[in-house]
Amino acid sequence: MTEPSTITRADVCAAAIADAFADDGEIFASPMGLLPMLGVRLARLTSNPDLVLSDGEALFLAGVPPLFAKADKVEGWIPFRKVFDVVAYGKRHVMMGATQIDAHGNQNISAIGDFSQPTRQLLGSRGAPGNTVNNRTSYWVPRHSPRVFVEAVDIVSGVGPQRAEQAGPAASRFNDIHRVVSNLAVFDVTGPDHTLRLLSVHPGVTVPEVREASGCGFHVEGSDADVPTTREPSMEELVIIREVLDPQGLRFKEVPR
Ligand code: F8G
Repeated sequence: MTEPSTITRADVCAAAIADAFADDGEIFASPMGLLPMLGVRLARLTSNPDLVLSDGEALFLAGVPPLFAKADKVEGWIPFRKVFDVVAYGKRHVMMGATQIDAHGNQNISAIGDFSQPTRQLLGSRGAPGNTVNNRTSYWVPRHSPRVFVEAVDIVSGVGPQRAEQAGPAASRFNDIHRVVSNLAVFDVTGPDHTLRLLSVHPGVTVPEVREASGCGFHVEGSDADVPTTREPSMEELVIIREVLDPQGLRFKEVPR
């Protein structure tokens, strides 16, 4: 039995991620990571039935299987070389992770420290530069902390709007940093000079707590009291999350109860 009184932070994050894809229409959704995958599938089953999903490897999905279940219905073939065609064409919304993200919406998944001698080598920039100059891009941060939200990223993998503008029209024309969803709050980059703006704080979280957990500033429209609370998922969404998409509770590995 699904009880609304037991809505968890992971459920709220899944709905906030779904909302980031709600207005996309028929577009290829590329969620990187567990909560993004859950949120995107939730959007497809609720707010945006036209969303195009893949299994993350080479198949377009016709149905919406539970997380990590084998695709039962397939409607197309999307190997990596074709992903690059879609990236260049533009009808794609990717939600990536962020080892660091800064006040101007630049993201780093490449390495920590000085570029010539990093203290930690991570993934490399992967598809991030191409994604951010061609596609709508959002970010998911499962552990909001001052070492993730930084004043300036060590290495720019995903390009924020100000930097894209400085690089000229080829970089800025389609740059579209849409949402940053963390385990505490939701942001966009429509603050002054394209900086982070706090859109909502999750239920039970205060604006000062988000400030405390951030190593960079962010814009608040009006006063702290004016910042809305992220919506709670509806009963229909809770049933879909808990009984259809993630009955094993894998989401709690990323956002503990
Ligand atoms: C830190 C920090 C921090 C971590 N500050 N230190 C330390 C300081 C930590 C650990 C150590 C390791 C289109 C497309 C593509 C494709 C297509 C083209 C993409 C073909 C696909 C393939 C390709 C990119 C998609 C993502 C990334 C999702 C995550 C990860 C992670 C880190 C990156 C955030 N702030 N943080 N440390 N990819 N993954 O103390 O120290 O560093 O830390 O779009 O690819 O090429 O193109 O995970 O690191 O979106 O988000 O989770 O590596 O596990 O273990 O946390 O312990 O060693 O001392 P991680 P972690 P120590 S698009």
